[in-house]
Amino acid sequence: MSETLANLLQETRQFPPPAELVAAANVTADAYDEAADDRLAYWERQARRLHWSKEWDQVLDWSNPPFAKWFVGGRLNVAYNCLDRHVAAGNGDRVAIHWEGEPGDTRTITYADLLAMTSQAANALTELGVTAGDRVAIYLPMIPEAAVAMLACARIGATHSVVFGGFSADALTNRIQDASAKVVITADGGYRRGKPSPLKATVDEAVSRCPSIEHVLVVRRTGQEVAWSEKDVWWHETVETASTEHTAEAFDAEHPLFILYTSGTTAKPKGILHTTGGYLTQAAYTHHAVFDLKPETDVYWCTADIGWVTGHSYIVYGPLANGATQLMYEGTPDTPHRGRFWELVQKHKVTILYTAPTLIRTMMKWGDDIPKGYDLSSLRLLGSVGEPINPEAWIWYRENIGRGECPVVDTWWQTETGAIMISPLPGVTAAKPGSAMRPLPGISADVVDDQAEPVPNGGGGFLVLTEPWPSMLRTIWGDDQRFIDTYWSRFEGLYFAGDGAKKDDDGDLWLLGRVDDVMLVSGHNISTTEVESALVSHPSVAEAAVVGATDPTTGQAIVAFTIPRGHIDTEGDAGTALIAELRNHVAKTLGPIAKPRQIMLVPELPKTRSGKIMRRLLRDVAENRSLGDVTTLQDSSVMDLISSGMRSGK
Ligand code: 6R9
Repeated sequence: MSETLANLLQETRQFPPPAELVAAANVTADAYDEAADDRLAYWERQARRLHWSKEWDQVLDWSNPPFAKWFVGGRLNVAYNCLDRHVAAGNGDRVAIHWEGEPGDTRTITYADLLAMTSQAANALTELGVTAGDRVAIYLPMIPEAAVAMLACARIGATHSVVFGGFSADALTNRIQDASAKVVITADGGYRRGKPSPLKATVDEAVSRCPSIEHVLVVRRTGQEVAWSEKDVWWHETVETASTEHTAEAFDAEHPLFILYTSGTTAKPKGILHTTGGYLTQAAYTHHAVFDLKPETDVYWCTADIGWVTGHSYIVYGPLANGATQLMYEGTPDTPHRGRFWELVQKHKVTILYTAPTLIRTMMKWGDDIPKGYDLSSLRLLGSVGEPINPEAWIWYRENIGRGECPVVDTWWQTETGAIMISPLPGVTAAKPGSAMRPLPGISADVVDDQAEPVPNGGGGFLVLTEPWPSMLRTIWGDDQRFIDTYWSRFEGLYFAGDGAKKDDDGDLWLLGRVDDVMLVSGHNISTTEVESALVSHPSVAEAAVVGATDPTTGQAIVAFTIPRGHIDTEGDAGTALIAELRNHVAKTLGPIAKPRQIMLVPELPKTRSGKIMRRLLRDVAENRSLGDVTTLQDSSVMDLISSGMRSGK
């Protein structure tokens, strides 16, 4: 990594925060100093933003690293913090969720409603024999019941394991078995691109292989036909008939709140375990600090799916703990038309939007005219998460969605970190397009070389976290050794994030993608992110994914899969000329060593449900291999599209 081309960082634009935001910001520059003076005291103050039925005796117990305990001895209930206390404070009538179904049906749910629904679900789960410490799998579409199911589990101390509604029966089976879940909560189906897709049938297949499952609780969403067995119970017959009264009991700060599986690149999915007090503290604090949330006036929208960690921390726990009013949308951005997101922003006067670079690049591809057709003047802050955001996409987002005025916060974090770790503060930071900037107050990160030595400004290496943080994963479910091996063994005493990063001359951080994706070309380490950003900076390119393919002369060679912008002609000679131009453009932007050996013009890229490009599959294509595991692909027809629609040039 240290050999990464020194001239790659050329982005020098910088955008200071707007004056009105600075004047009223939730968090100011002093926070960095306060946290640096006494990190644990800083987190203790953030924990007091929550309601504890018993305060902690010790902020952090790090006597047995890497197994952390935060807020030792403290007791609290997560659902109480997300619901009851807002209702008790007189905010029961505030809208918690403006929900928009894909077919156009809508629901408006206040905090009082959400508390009643959650209490009913808590009573129903208890009735089904679920008790504190049991695991409950949740396999639902983006409907309010997904949030209710999670909160109900939290309320009774059951540990939830949410599995993406798009995952296969195999993926669901593995996750249920790994956690020995007792109940699975699902729906008959969900809407996707205008069609009802079955969920219950997938659950039936999984449950037939999962003896631990005692009951299947089924929400009726689409009304489609479902098979029925004696384990099955309808949500509307059990939950909606249960009492709306339920007294929340406090649990230990280290009580397991949820397991969420990350697939990693190859092996068996890892069940990332998060606990109660530290997780909620950091989810709530970061949502308050990074999004500058004003609960009385803001309308917040995070476009993630609830099955992704972003949905856990920034749809359910962070926003609800802060009493936010939010929009929740069931469907895809192009159903029934490509302006759907902007139509929703206009309708609900969304003020804060949190989405992923993949979506921003898709919108770039669809063209500037689409957002221009809507009134987006309510927006005041934009966020990005999931992948490095290329400078051009960042600028496009700010200009076309944020009127050239809204700050953009590029937030780096992981399922494992539980909450945002590195991000600008919108009222403090003069952000640079493409940089996540600095660790938040109370967070310690660095970039180190092979020998675990911090690199100087201007250098590149491995991103590490140097101090424990409240929402850190506590272990991999059932596999402490794998937890140690995966995250704590590469560098003594440091958390290894698996991402490459650079420090610029000011010490600001630029994330370069997973270290597994770094290419080694003629002895030079080149990051896929930087070549992708160079491609996206060309006006004809909407999206690019770059991989290293085995090459007899250079070891690895750069192969780029590129989606042209909507209006670009790629037929015949025009396509050949574009490919030649793009190769030269990369060489000119980054240096000749980074010139792709091959560029393919493609209509789509393979992505996971959370929008991450599956470079592994593109490597298979680049090296003419048959495709590896495609079960986590968002849309399995994409690989056929790529192979059939490919225009290739060397
Ligand atoms: C929240 C989430 C984690 C990986 C992470 C990194 C990439 C996420 C990023 C980013 C650059 C950002 N990532 N945010 N890379 N800039 N702002 O995405 O969790 O699904 O576990 O993925 O995503 O590579 O290591 P998760």
